[in-house]
Amino acid sequence: MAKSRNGENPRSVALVGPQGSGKSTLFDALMEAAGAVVKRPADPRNRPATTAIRVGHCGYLNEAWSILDCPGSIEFAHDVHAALAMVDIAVVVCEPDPARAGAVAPLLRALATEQVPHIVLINKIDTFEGSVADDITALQGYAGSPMVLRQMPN
Ligand SMILES: Nc1nc2c(ncn2[C@@H]2O[C@H](COP(=O)(O)OP(=O)(O)O)[C@@H](O)[C@H]2O)c(=O)[nH]1
Ligand SMILES: [Mg+2]
Repeated sequence: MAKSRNGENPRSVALVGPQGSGKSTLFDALMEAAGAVVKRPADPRNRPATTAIRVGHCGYLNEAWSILDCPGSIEFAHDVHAALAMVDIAVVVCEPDPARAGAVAPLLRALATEQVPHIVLINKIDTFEGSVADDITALQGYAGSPMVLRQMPN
């Protein structure tokens, strides 16, 4: 494996979660923020579903990172679980809707069982009209450990 600038292997993060939750859009935004030239789809609202893991490499805070944009469809669950076995951390991207928290339940269970460090990103916050606390309560029902809320301004 390639060495990062500080002589260690790159850190790696997998973006996982249900199809349509915004993983690929987030991947593109992260790569752009890191200075990569990203080919965005002509109509970002009609982005084709991801069918294979996309890998991007970038630097952040003087460390090398590999970012894996994973498919959300259950058909590709095997590939996603293989990716989770090798990453340093997973970001579970989910819809901002307590009623849909159950969609990430299998992932949260697997991450707890496999002891993969993870954070949950409540995405599409611009569309959210409910209470983040209610969303956290719903997600907590499926999480393997206590959740702590962090709100990041953008
Ligand atoms: N309103 C809103 N829509 C978003 C956001 N992020 C992604 N989307 C839309 O959600 C849809 C699915 O996004 P995509 O990145 O393909 O999801 P993926 O299947 O998880 O990779 C697309 O129509 C995106 O334009 C967001 O932060 N806010
Ligand atoms: Mg995708």
